[in-house]
Amino acid sequence: MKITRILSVIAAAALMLEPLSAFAAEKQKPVFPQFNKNEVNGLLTVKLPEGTSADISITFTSPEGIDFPYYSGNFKGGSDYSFDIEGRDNSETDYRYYTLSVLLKSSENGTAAKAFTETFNNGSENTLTIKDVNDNPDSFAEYTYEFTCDDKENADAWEITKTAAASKTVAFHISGYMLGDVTGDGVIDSRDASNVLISYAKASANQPDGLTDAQKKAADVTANGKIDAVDASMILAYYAQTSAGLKISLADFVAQR
Ligand SMILES: [Ca+2]
Ligand SMILES: [Ca+2]
Repeated sequence: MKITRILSVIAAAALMLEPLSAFAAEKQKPVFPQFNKNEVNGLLTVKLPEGTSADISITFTSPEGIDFPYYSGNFKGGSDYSFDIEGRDNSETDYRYYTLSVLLKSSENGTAAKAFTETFNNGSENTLTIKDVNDNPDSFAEYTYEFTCDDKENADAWEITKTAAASKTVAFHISGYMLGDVTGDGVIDSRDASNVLISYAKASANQPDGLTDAQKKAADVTANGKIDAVDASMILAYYAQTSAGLKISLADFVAQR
């Protein structure tokens, strides 16, 4: 009698636990029209922090072509999202190198300066490898990317803070400004340089420089606590070089000078 009662309590507790599955990651629908669920042999989960949203895309490169859209969408923070991934054994004639791209947006501080991207299933270590399910029936693989967000001032938009066997933690630093972008329009160009010069001229004439705190941080590209002609010329030089095709962050550019 007693044991039956205990069993029924356990059964009731198990039933009560069931709704927890509602908190499981929300499974996403692929945008790739030839997606074949019978070939799914892996699951990628993305965890997004509260107070953010993210543009997430997964593309793949195969013998048929480069960067096929596989998944794509904008996702609200505070939830987990999962993506079914088809497996390949990556022979010369049949492979898929998937690339995950996550661009995090903080509701307070705007969009990260750069998306996190990582290619997986291409034989590299520390990423997800998904084998062909027909040749490897018991090889289902799962991998989780957990994103965090803070307003730390950092030269890089994100950094990997933790790597485990089947997961990675990536910290996005969104400080509310982009170094060099004084006008706040998302691009670094000659207008930013002239804004720096104007505020420098004002400050030199003992007038208020007219910059917000975020603009001041964006303007001081040399990070010496002063906003002057050196910052302006650095921005102009950077603008000239990147217009000519140079691919580098402004912080790295300044560090190399
Ligand atoms: Ca600008
Ligand atoms: Ca400076």
